[in-house]
Amino acid sequence: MSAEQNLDELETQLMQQISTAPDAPALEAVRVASLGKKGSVSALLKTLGGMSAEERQVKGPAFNVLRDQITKAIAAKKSELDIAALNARLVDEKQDMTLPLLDDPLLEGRLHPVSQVMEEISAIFADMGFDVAEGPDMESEFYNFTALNIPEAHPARQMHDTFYFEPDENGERLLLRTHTSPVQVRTMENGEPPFRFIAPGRTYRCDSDQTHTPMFHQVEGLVVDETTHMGHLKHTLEAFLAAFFEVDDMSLRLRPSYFPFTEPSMEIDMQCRRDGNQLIVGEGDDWMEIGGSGMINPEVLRHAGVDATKYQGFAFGMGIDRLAMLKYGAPDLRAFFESDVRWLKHYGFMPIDVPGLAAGLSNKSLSGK
Ligand code: 2NL
Repeated sequence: MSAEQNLDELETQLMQQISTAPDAPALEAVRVASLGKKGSVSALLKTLGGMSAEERQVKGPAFNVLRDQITKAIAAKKSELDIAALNARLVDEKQDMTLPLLDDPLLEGRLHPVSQVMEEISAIFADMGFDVAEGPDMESEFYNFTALNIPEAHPARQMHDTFYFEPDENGERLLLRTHTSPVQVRTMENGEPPFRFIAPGRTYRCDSDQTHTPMFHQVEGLVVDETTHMGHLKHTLEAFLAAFFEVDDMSLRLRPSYFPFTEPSMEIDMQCRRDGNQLIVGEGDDWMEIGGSGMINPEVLRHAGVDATKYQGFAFGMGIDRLAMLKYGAPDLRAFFESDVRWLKHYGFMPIDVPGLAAGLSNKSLSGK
């Protein structure tokens, strides 16, 4: 085989390796193996030093032509690979901004009406200067009953109404709170009057039928100051219920009742009328019970560490589930806790519609409800 043939062969071989290099690293390997310090073309160039002047005159230009050809071919292939890689990325990373966001979990998921109503209640009371207090679902008999002036023999303490845990070695037993009042006792104990806060949350009673579920939601609230009186109570509840039901006027009737933790105690009745199946609140000559209230029994204030000779106040309690049913027209309480996604899709709320008094409480304009 002649020297020329060898040169042609090397050229063919390298050109082929260059043109078939699949990516930048493969091409770089070809470059190192040919033009690199120990590469085949470099080795060829090194042989020029050992040649006669005549031979070098012939081989020199031929070797240089080969080196330039290979260099150019590698550069050309490099830019071809770079463009291909960029195009592949452009295809791969392409985002179709015109696609509808149907599968966005934010749009698929719904806020439960109870959560929505809790947010609404908190927004309204926060606007009136109330704090929102929380406490444990598992309580002691002291905070759930004794501090609230509920005597040992009270029916609410009996096994069939209260979920009790097993007693400990001292005979003390925890329970699932039957109302959110213990949160209020704890909050007063840990602070200094004046107080103005609500306590929304889960409550538990061993009761289950068409209108009762073993777990339900309640909101209680209280105001304690030196001169707080029943006029404040009535106005606070009227302002709250008008804001909650999104009506201009709300008349309440406070009907005498009895709770161990308040004295005097009153049921709260809302003015309403019925229009076929629809309930309209704030007008008409019907009344609907919506909760209970009263002036806090001084005994309860004492249990909560509040000076009952200096401070007095009102408290109230309402069922959140029923508020949600009345406002959003869900007919069956038990469906609230069945976690049926079809029900939730119908009665639930868009999680991005956060209730606020400025944008509209239930965001009728945004979610179409
Ligand atoms: C109802 C009635 C009520 C209270 C709850 C309360 C709390 C403290 C002191 C005094 Cl710490 N009272 N809470 C007062 C009156 C009524 O709830 O029908 N709830 C659904």
